[in-house]
Amino acid sequence: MRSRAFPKVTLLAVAVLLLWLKTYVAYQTSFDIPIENWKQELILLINPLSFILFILGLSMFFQGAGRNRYMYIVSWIVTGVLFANIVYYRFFNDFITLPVLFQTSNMGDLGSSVNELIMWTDLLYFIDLLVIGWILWKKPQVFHNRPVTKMARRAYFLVVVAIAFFNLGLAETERPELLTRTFDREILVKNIGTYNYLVYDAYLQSKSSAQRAFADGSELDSIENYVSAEYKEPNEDMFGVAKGKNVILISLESTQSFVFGEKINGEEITPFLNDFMEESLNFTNFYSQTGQGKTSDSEFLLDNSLYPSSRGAVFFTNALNEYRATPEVLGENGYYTATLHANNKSFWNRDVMYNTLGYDRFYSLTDYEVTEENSVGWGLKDIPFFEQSIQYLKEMKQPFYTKFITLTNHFPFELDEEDRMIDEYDSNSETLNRYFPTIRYEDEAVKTFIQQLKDEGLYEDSIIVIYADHYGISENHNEAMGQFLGKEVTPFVSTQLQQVPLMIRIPGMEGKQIDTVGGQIDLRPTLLHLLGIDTKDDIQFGADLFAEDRLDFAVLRDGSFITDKYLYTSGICYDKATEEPVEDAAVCDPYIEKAEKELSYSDAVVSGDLLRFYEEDRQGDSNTDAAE
Ligand code: GP9
Ligand code: MN
Repeated sequence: MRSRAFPKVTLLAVAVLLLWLKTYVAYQTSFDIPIENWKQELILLINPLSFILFILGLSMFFQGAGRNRYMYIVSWIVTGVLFANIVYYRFFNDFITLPVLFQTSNMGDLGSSVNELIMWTDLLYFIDLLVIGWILWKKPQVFHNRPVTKMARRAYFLVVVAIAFFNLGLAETERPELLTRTFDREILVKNIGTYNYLVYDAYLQSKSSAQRAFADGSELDSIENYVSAEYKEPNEDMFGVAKGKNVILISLESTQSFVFGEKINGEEITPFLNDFMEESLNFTNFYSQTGQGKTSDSEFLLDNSLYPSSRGAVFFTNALNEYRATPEVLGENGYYTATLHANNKSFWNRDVMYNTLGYDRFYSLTDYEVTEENSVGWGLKDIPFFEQSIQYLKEMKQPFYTKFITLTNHFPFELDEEDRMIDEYDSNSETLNRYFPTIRYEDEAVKTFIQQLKDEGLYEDSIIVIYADHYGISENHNEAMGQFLGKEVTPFVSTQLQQVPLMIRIPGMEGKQIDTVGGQIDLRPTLLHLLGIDTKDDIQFGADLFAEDRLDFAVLRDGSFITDKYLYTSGICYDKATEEPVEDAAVCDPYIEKAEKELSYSDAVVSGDLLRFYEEDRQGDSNTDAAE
C-alpha cells in the first residue's frame, strides 16, 4: 500500500543524481573554474556524469542487499574524495592528485590549517548520505531491488561510454591535445571532471612506475645534448669568490616579493630585509617554480636544478632516485651539510629524501624545545627557532652548507598579540589581512638571526642566501590583492606575483641589484660556481645567474614562462612593458618550445630515475681516467 503512495525508485537513480548534484554544486561554489562560453558550461555540467554512472552502475553485478550496500559505500567514498578536493582547493587553489590524496602522513600535521579550511556548511555534503543510510536501515523497501537483465546492463554501460565520449569530444573541440599536455591541471579538471581526472592520474602514476622499470639510459643522450648545449660558462669575476666559505641558506615561508618596500598604515612590512637587500646581490626578477610539493619542491629545485613534478611531491614520489644534489657534491668537497627545520621529520618525507640528497644531518622537531609559549600556528615560532639553532651552528664542523626553513609565515598566518609589530591590512580577505603582520614577524626573526651570526663571529665567514619557497596568497584572494596592489589581478599579474626574493650576501662584496630573469632552478649552478665548483658535466636545467651570456628565462611548473620582454601564461603571450597581450603571438613560440622541452626532459630524468645511469657512466669514465 505504501509503495503506491510513494512510487518506488532505484537507489541507483537516487545515488547518481545526488552525487552529480553535489559535484556540480561544489564546482560552482567551492572551485573557481573560469568559464568562457556555453560549451564550457555544458562540459562542466556533464563531466562528472560518466564516472558516477560507471562506478555506481557496477552495483548491477551485485545481487540482493549487497547491491544497495555497495552503492552506499561508494557514495561515501566518492563524497569523501569530493570533499578532500574542496578542502585542498580552499588552500592550494589546485586539485588533488593521487599522491596527494595518499599523503596522509602529512595530514595530521596540518592541524590548525584544516580547522580553518572546514566550514559548518560542509555538513550539507554529507546529509543526504545520512538520510539514505537511515532509509536503508529502517525502510529498505522504499528502494527497488529487482534483478537486472544482461540486456539492461549492457545498454546502461553503452550509454555511459557514449556520455564519456561525448564529453571527451566536446572537450577536444575546446582544448585540442587535452590529454597529451598535462602541465595544467585546472584545464584538465575543467574538461574531464575531478573523478575522471583521478582515474587519469592513476594511469599516469602507473605509467611513471613503468617508466622507471623500462628506462635503460638510452633516453639520456638527447637530454645530455640539450643540457650541454644550454650550459653557460660561469662569470670569471664570480667563479670561486666564496670558495671555502660557509653557506647559510634561509628559506622564507610563503614570502612573495610584492611585500618589499611596502607599508601598512605607514609602517614598513619588511624593514630589515629592505636594508639587507641593499647590502646583497639582490635579484629582482626571481621566480618560484614549485608545484604541489610546495616547500619541498623548492628544496628539490634548490639542490638538484631539476623541476619538481607536475603532480604530487617528488619528495614522496621519487625519494629513492639517484641524484647529484648540492649536499652530495659539497660533501665530496669537504663540507658538512645540514637542514634545520622545527617540524616533524617525516613531513614531506624529508627524513627519507634528505638522506638521498646527501645531507649529513637533519635538525628536526625533536632537536628543538617546543612549548605552548614559544609556538604558534604550525609550531615553533621563527625567533626561538633561530635562537635555538645557533648553538648547533656554533658547534658545526666548518665549512658547512646549512638550510634554515622558517615556519611562522605559513597559512593561516596566525600570530600572538605580543609578536604583532604592525597592523593587519583591511580588506575582505582575512588571510591577506593577517599575512602582513606575520611577514613583519619573520623579518624581525631574520634580523635577530643575522645579529646572532655577527655575535658568534660566523657572519664574515659565510655567504648568506635568503630566498623564499612559494606564494602565500593564492588566487582565491585576488580581489583583496587587487585592492592592495591598486590594480586588477589579471593572469599577467598573477604570474608576476610568483616572484620571490633572492638575496646573496658575500663577505667583502658590495650590494647590487641584478635584474636577470631566473628561478629556483638556477640556484644550484649559481651557488656551486660561487664556491668554485664546476658543474659543466652535470645534468641540470638551471643556469648560473651571474653567467654573462645567460638567457633571461624562468619557466613555471604549469608551463607559464617569463623572459626579459615577454610573459606567457594560460596560452596568452603578454608584452611585459604594456602588460597586454602582444599583437604577434609568434614571438613567444620559441620559448614555448623551450619551456616544454625543459619540463619534459626534466620529468623524464626524474620519473625514469635516469641519473642512476649517468652516475654509472661517470664512474666508468673516472675509472678509465684513473687507469690511464
Ligand atoms: C612544513 C613547511 C611548510 O614543514 O615546510 O610546508 P608547505 O605547506 O609550505 O609546503
Ligand atoms: Mn612553504
